[in-house]
Amino acid sequence: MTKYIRKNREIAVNDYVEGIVNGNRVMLAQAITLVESNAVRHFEKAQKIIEKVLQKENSTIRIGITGVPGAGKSTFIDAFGTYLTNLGFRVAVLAIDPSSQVSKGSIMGDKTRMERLSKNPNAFIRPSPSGGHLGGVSRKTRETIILCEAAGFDVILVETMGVGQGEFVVRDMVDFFLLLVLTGAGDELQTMKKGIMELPDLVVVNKADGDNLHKANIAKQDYNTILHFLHSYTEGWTTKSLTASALKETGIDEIWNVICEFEILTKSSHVFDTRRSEQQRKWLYTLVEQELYKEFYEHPTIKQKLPILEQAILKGERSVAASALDLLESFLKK
Ligand SMILES: Nc1nc2c(ncn2[C@@H]2O[C@H](COP(=O)(O)OP(=O)(O)OP(=O)(O)O)[C@@H](O)[C@H]2O)c(=O)[nH]1
Ligand SMILES: [Mg+2]
Repeated sequence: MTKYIRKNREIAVNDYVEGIVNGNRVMLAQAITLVESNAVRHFEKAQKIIEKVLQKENSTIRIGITGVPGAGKSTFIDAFGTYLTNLGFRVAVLAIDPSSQVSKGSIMGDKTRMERLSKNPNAFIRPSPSGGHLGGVSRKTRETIILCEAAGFDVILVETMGVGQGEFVVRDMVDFFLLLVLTGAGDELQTMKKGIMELPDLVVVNKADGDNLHKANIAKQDYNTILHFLHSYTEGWTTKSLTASALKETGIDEIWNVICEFEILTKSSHVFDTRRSEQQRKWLYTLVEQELYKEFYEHPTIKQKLPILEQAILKGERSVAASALDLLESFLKK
């Protein structure tokens, strides 16, 4: 019954804002649901909420975490997140699942691997928004970051699987990017996508425990050698490799130290703030382009004319440039 009443009572924008800034988790979760909704009405309301919380000052750090399936991302986030809450931080864990476009993504479906964190009052876990294209999913996650920061979460962890374009999308919304790898750097590099090794600010060889410890140390050295030849993604920063065990919880403090060092360095050189501004700017242009693209190709006249013009071009009856102009003029006349 309560549920029924609540469902039918629209919560006002100001109530959402007040709830979020006062750390009301239910309000935060419901505002994220608005952000994730595909309904126009919800979109408009979500934007009003976001614009109201934007001005709130915050000093947060956004950390992206990626790695192939089985690298230990969930186990690591559980250990790292718990470590951070013990230091007194409030931690939000979000995800971008590039596979959710095709199937119902599995990412963080396994909250079991983040058992401790999911019960931790100073942590907030939100699985990847599902469905839609990667652009839509990434907008939702970016907005969720804003809401979580307004709610007082100081460390934002964004997980993505080492498939699709997830890493590139997450790199563009975080301050620090961590790549989790396994031993056998050579083999792993073979299967890694081109360009991935250029993205991280830190490479962590996970599962450095038991019989695997020696191999992990060798892999760390191999990665350091490889990284030495690559251009670091962040200006003024040298990306290096460390070992850790998410399971045994070793190496976690070293990782956090590196992140703190990174924050101090990039803040004093203004690379930190410049990156955040650049990300905003790039996001604006991306959204405009995506919307224009969609509007154009979904326009009824374009839909009707495009295949006809295409044929005319192939038959040599029309020129490409004249056809493109023709289409644009029809679109702008709408
Ligand atoms: N020995 C050891 N095993 C680990 C460590 N970290 C993770 N594992 C194990 O490796 C397996 C995969 O770990 P997950 O944390 O689920 O890996 P993931 O990267 O989240 O995997 P996906 O969600 O499938 O992408 C599990 O059986 C973990 O218990 C570690 O540091 N040491
Ligand atoms: Mg996982």
